[in-house]
Amino acid sequence: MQPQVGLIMGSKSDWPTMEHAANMLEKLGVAYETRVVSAHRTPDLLFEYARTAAERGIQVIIAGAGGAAHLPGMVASQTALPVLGVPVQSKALNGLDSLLSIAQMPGGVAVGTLAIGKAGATNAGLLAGQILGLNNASIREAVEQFRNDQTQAVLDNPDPRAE
Ligand code: RP5
Repeated sequence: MQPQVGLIMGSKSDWPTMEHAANMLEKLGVAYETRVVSAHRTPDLLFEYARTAAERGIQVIIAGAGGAAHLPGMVASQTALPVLGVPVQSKALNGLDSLLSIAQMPGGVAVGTLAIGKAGATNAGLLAGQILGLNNASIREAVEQFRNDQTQAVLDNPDPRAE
């Protein structure tokens, strides 16, 4: 199936976080491709990936990175596709460095920044589904189903002490 989402990350070490975005995309039936693209270690690849993503049929890019996390912003500088940035929890500063690097874009180049770590990766997958759902009924229905199931699971288990 033609990938609709490009799921990229700065290092293999980001995968334990970014797999939560992949899991959500799979749950929503969104076709995606994934690969390591590093702003610092493979800058030429970053430019090529971002510049060719739209013509290859990608509609949303999710980019995760940690530390001096330039990947999402640099990708956004090379494409008009929506870029969702996931700050990976770094060892030294717990991801605050990643969050600020990704969120504090200068006006004029947009990156939609999610929360640090697993929650951010999960929500990046969900938000990508919501964006694609604007023009794709089956993805929109999958998003609605996910949200309804989540609500029902809370309502069905109101006792906070229960296992
Ligand atoms: C960033 O540096 C990556 O996104 C990763 O979060 C961080 C550390 O990378 P490794 O040294 O683990 O490859 O580019």
